[in-house]
Amino acid sequence: MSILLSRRRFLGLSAVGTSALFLNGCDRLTQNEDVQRVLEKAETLTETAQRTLLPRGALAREYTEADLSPVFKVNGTSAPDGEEYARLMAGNFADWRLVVDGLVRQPLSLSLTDLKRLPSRTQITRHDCVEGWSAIGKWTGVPLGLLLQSAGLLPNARYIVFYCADDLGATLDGTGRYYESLDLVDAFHPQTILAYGMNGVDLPVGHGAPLRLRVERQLGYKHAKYLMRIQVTDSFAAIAGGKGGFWEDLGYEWYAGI
Ligand SMILES: Nc1nc2c(c(=O)[nH]1)N[C@H]1C(S)=C(S)[C@@H](COP(=O)(O)O)O[C@H]1N2
Ligand SMILES: [Mo]
Repeated sequence: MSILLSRRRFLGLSAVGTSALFLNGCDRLTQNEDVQRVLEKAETLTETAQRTLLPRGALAREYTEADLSPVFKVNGTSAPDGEEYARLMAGNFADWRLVVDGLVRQPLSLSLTDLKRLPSRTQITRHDCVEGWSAIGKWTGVPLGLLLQSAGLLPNARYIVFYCADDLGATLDGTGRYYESLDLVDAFHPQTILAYGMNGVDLPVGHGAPLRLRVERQLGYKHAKYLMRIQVTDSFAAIAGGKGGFWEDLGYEWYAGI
């Protein structure tokens, strides 16, 4: 809690400066040739080897069913506005597709049924929001790394950008669309999943139906809900406000590690 509170104060005081600093640090990390080589070979490494080579590959703590929070707060958007989302929801998301495109060999367009047929991971983790609350939930979904491997990353791929269905109103670029981004270290982390299930049922609308990101080593705002499209890119400088996410464009740090 004290870490969260001090992080929050930290963010409030000098957010823009620190996000630039973190981004530069991360840029250096992913440009490093050794790190690149490790990332390219990630599929052949065991989890243990990955953890030894990349401290950021360490697993977030996992909990038991007994630890599940009786109430898990819905935060930010609780249901996207707009006819498109309303139509998809009315059809139980049968017409929804997740598009995976950008710097990939094989762009994908996947239905919920397609995603549910792929190997899944279930994890009970603690969600920490920058506003100072936490909750433990159980998440089931497809490891993001698996999807990226089947799409096939091109050599210049460096970031994964997540586009959401919801619009939070005016932002710096005027679009208001929620979006987020990760580097490849977090994208291939074993606990980074695209979750379609929560606490044993289909992901509720409040929590991001039909699909949301779980990136367990980072704060809540990185966990993009209402996913529509995943784009592989070499830079997010030209996207929206250029800082890699809805809250990042408003001054939050891009790397929100916990
Ligand atoms: N698309 C979208 N994703 C989002 C948000 C949002 O408003 N829209 N809010 C973020 C924040 S700040 C948090 S804490 C979590 C909240 O997830 P929950 O509603 O499942 O608690 O979602 C994150 N992802
Ligand atoms: Mo949050």
